[in-house]
Amino acid sequence: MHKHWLGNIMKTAPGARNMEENMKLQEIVANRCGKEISQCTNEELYYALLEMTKGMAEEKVSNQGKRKLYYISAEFLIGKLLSNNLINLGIYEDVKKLLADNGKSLAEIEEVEPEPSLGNGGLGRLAACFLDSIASLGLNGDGVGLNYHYGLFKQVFKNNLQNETPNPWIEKESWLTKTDVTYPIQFGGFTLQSRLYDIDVIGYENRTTKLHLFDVETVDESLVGEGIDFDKEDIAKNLTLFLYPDDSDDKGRILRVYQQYFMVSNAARLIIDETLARGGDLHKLNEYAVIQINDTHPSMVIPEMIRLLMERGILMDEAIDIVSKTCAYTNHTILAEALEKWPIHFLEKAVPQLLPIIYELNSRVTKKYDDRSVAIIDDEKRVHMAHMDIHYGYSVNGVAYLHTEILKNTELNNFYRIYPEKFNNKTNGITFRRWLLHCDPEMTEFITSLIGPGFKKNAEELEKLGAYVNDEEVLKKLLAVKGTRKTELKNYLVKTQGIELDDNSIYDIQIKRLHEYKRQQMNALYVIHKYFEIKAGKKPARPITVIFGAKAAPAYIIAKDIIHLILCLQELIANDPEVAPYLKVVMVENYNVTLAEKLIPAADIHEQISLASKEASGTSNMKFMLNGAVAIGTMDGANVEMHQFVGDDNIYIFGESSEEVIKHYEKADYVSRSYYENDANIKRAIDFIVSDQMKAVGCAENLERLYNELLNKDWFMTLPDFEEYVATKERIYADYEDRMAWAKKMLVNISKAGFFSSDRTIAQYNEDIWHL
Ligand code: CBF
Repeated sequence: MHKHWLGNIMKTAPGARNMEENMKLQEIVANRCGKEISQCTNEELYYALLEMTKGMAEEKVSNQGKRKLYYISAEFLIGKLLSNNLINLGIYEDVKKLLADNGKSLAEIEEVEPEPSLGNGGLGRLAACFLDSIASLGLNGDGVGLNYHYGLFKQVFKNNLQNETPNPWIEKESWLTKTDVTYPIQFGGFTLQSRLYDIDVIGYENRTTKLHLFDVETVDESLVGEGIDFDKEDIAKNLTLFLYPDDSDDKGRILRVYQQYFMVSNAARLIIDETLARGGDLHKLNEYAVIQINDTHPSMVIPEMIRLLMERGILMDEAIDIVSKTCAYTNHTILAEALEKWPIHFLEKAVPQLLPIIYELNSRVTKKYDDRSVAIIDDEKRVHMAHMDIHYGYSVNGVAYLHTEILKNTELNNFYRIYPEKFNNKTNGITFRRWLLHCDPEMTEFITSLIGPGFKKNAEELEKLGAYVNDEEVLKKLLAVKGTRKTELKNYLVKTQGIELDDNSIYDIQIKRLHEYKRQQMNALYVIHKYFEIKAGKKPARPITVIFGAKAAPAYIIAKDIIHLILCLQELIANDPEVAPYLKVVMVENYNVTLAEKLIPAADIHEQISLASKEASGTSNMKFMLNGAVAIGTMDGANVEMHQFVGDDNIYIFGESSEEVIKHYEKADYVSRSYYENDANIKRAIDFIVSDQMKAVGCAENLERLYNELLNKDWFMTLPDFEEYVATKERIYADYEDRMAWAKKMLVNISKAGFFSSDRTIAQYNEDIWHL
């Protein structure tokens, strides 16, 4: 029935912009609920808007060009879709007004929407930004991934510890559309029938693309017991339950192999079917398709596509050649732990049909290159997925200038010497639709009033803001908008998490996955340092609120201990009347895209303090910059490019350089204990972790483990940068007090953010790699 209404919408006003069109919402509401908008609950209105928006997306066209991109990724951290879709359809303001006229708030309606739990961190959010840009640039490309029912996990704090619970998000009516595409996917000893679900990705005033999510109909959510425990061996029932199932044992690791193969076998079949449906010739697959392998999770698409082409009568040599011209690989990290190496016996069990092909690919490499470091299968019988990607793909890209240089000159140097022409850099980007237009409409409107709306499509136009760098009225307004966002965050956190903020304090925010290389522990040590300083009478000019948001992988013990440390500090400081008025620590629970959308526009300062060389790019740095926050950071990832754009005065850089850090690792000359013994501030902060006060609010075992880790190991070198970090923090807080000078820094950051639009990144991928 509702198809009829949607049909009407498009017939009456194909321009998708005018009021008449979204007045149809009233008709949908009447049809669904039998009442007026003003009488509906937020829930009823959400589902009516979902229906309307989905219908409008279906009516839009996608690019039907000859060559199509398939962006395969284990994660797509898409966030809530309603508002973004309304913005991209060009009807956000009209819908908002219509609702307001009927006494309804779009913001409140949005809260009904569950956040899809399809990603973990930067890599997944990047994939989501990329889909937005692919659609917005009108390119021919889709995303392909898995439809995880419980996603990553929902973080719950109890006794100052992280607990994990399932994060169900799929509802009866959702953005997912069930399709009739299904494939028999064969594993060692059994076959599972897949089912494809699609989510329409609506471009900004342009075309749509699709996010294809494969699922298995036998999946059984009741398999999950206490926390996130489940039978890891019942593949038919558990395959698409969780993203990144716990890999601390072999069963969990093999489950990841099953998931990855399921994802890529489905993707490869879809690619073949769509190519043939477009009249394409599989011998020339590379003219019809390009496969972007997002990190190593989809790497098995290479042997799988070769296998499927051979099943269709193409000989091995030719199949390898075709696939090598079709696949391109993006590397997102230099951390060895994240570069997947699967033991052969895992593959033998899960996907035995791939082994003859992987052996053949490896044997061609070892015959050609007398260098074990570039082999696909190593001496311990492990398959190096990245090595397969590099040998049998035509492009290898890093995600920021420094990262790509490190890949070429250090981490992947042996490959770079073989294939210099394959290596290229594509500095990451973010979609300005979500990370400015949606998350701060007031700022968007203010910027538009100054420089016009052109920046929404051409982000480089933000540069025009530079003309206002000495305009006091503009600077004051910038501060005022920021102030409003800070108050909104305060209201939101008190309502949703019971957290009280002081909106006159400095909001200093670090939000990202919890990992030792990102050094949340250094920020926590600073908090301890500041606590002692305040106790000693050195009160800050203005209260400081240090805000964290982070999930730790369930099996990553030290990361969970760091969360414990932060939560203990939060409690201890809040209960100390001498310190609480000046310093507050807050760790938001279950940090996700929805929270990021509230935290980022409210930030004064953002922490990008990874150990130099270890953060491939970072993307929260770009989001904060666009929202007028000022960074304190190391020369790592995309911070390097940000620094180049804004100059020394508008970013606070500290710490050892990546060259210095790489040398320490080469020489293995770092001894954390010597910093502890020779620096009274460091000693005081580290000792406090295991003090009686901390043990009174925390768990001695966890605190002692973290203490010992920092003292005896500190693999990501927190201590050498600590004193400079403290000094830089003091400088940034002092500079904050000159409000006009600070507003200037905010303005410069916004005006220089244009480069970091994912529209630019995608245009470069297309120009250099995809050629769509
Ligand atoms: O490239 C996107 C992001 O990917 C990571 O999150 C990853 O999972 N490897 C990196 O850690 C980030 O630096 C990077 O921005």
